[in-house]
Amino acid sequence: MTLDDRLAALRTLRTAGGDTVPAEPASKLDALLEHAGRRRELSPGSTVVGLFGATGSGKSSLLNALVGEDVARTHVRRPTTSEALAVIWEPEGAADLLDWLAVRDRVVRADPIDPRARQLVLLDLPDFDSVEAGNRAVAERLAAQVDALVWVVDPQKYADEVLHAQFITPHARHAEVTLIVLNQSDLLTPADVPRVVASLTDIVVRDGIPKATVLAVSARTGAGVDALRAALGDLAAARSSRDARLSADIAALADRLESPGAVGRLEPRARTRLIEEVAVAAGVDVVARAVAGSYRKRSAQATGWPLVSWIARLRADPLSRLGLGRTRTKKGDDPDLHRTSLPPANAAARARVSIAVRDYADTAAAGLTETWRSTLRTSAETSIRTLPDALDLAIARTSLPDRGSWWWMLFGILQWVSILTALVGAGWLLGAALLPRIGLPPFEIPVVEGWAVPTLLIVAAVLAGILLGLLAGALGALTAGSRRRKARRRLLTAIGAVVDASVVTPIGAGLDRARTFAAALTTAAS
Ligand SMILES: Nc1nc2c(ncn2[C@@H]2O[C@H](COP(=O)(O)OP(=O)(O)OP(=O)(O)O)[C@@H](O)[C@H]2O)c(=O)[nH]1
Ligand SMILES: [Mg+2]
Repeated sequence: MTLDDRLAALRTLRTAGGDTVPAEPASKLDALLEHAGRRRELSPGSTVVGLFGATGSGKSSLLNALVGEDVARTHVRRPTTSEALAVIWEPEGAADLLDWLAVRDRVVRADPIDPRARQLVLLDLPDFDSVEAGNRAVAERLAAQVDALVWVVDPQKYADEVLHAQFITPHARHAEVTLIVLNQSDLLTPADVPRVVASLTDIVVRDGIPKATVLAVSARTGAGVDALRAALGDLAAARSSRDARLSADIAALADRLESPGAVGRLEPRARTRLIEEVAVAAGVDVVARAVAGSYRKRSAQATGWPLVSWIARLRADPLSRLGLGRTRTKKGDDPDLHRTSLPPANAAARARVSIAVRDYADTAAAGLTETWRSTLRTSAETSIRTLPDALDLAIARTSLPDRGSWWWMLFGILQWVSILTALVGAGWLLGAALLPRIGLPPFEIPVVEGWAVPTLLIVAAVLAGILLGLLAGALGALTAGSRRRKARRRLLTAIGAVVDASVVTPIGAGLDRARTFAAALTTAAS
C-alpha cells in the first residue's frame, strides 16, 4: 500500500463519510491532507529527525555527541532548551523545509554523522513535558511534523507515566519511524544497563510498539553513539521515513474513525415486498378494480338488451369517479399537473407506507453502526414525506387499459337484430289479428310443427337476446379480469419506479457510501 493509496483513501473517507465523521476528526483529516500535501512538496530527499524527551534527559548533549561538537552550546547556557535547533549538512532545499518547520536556529556542518546521512536534518527540541507552555507547544508541533522521532530517556525517568501515556502510546502507529534511546547509560553499572534496557523495552511494547528497539547510549562517554549514528544513517538512506511517517499519521487517524460495521447487501425480495406494500397502500387495488368496473359498465352499456341497457348509463363510471381513465384524457388534462381523486391516504395507509419504508431501511442497515444506521433512517424519513404525492402523480400518469372491445359492436348489432326480429313477429301476429276486423282479407299464418312462425320468431328473438346477454356478460367478466390484472401490473411498474427513485436508490447510495467508507478505512488503517 503506497502513501498515494492511503492519501486517496483519506480523501475518500472525507467524501464518503460526510456528516457521519464527527467534527473533530473531520478537521484533523482536512489538516492532515493539507499537511501531507505540503510536506511532499518540500525536499523529498531530506529526512527530518527530532530528539524528544523530558528536560535534562540529555537531548542537547546527545545532539552534540552525534555531531561531534558543541553546536547546541548556546542553548545549554539556559536551564532548558526553549527553541528548536536544526543541524544540517546539505543546505540545498533544506531552507524551505526548515521554514515550514518554523525552525529558525540552523547550523550547517560539513561532515555528516554517517556517510549516508548528508540529507539528514537533525533537530534538538525543547522538553515535551515542560512547565513552560511554549516549550511544550514547540515539541508537540514538531512531533507532528518530523519524519522520524527519537525518544531520549534517562535511567531515572525512563518509566515516566506522562512520557508513555501521552507521547509514545499516541505514536504507536509510528513504530517504523521511532527510535528509543536510553541516554546517560554511564550512570548505570555495566550489569544494570541490559536490565534497564529490557525493562524499558517491555514498557514500550506495552505502549503499543511490539518490535521496539532500545539503544543504550551515553552522551558523556560516547558509548553507543556510533550505533545511534548508524541507525540514523539507515533512516536517511532508506529515504522512506517521510512517507512512512505520513502513512502512520493516516493510520493513527483512521484508528480514531468509527467503522461503519458490516455493510450488507439487500436481497431483491426486500424491494419487491416494499413495492407491493406501498402499492397496496397507494390504492393500486382500488384503481385496478375501478378499471375492471369501468369496463364492465361500458360493456353492459354496449352489449346489453338495448331496451334496458340505458339503465347502465345512469351509473357513474368507477374510473371517472377516481378522476382517472377516459374522461380525464378526453378533458385533455395534463397528467403532470393532475391529481387523482383517490381518497387521500388514510392514517392506516400512511402508517403502512411508513412501516414498509422503515423496515426496508432497517433491513439495509442491519449490521451497521448506530451512526450509519441513523443516516439511512434519515433518508427513509425524507422518502416517507415525499412519497404520497409522488405516488398519486405516478398513478395519474399511468396509462390504464380503458379501451372498449371490438366485439361490443357485434353484440350491439345482434341485439338490435333480435329486437327487430321480435318486432317483426309481433307485427305479424298483430296484422293477422287486426286485418279481418277492418274488413281486409285475412292472411294465412304459416305453422311449423304446430307452432305459428311469428310466435317462433318472437321466442327465438327473446332467447337470442338472453343468450347474447349471458355471453356478453361472461366475455365481459373475463376481459374485465384481465384488464384489472393488466392495470395492476402497469400501476406496480409505475409505483416501482417511484419507490426506486425515492427509497431504493437513496438507501442503496447510503449503503454504497458505507461500503466505500469501510474499504477506505481498511486501506487507511492498514
Ligand atoms: N552523566 C551523564 N550526564 C549527561 C548525559 N547527557 C547529558 N547529561 C547531563 O544532563 C544535563 C542535561 O543535559 P541537556 O543535554 O541540557 O538536557 P536536555 O534534554 O537538552 O534538557 P532540556 O533542554 O532542558 O530539555 C546536563 O547537565 C548534561 O551534562 C550523559 O549521557 N551522562
Ligand atoms: Mg536541551
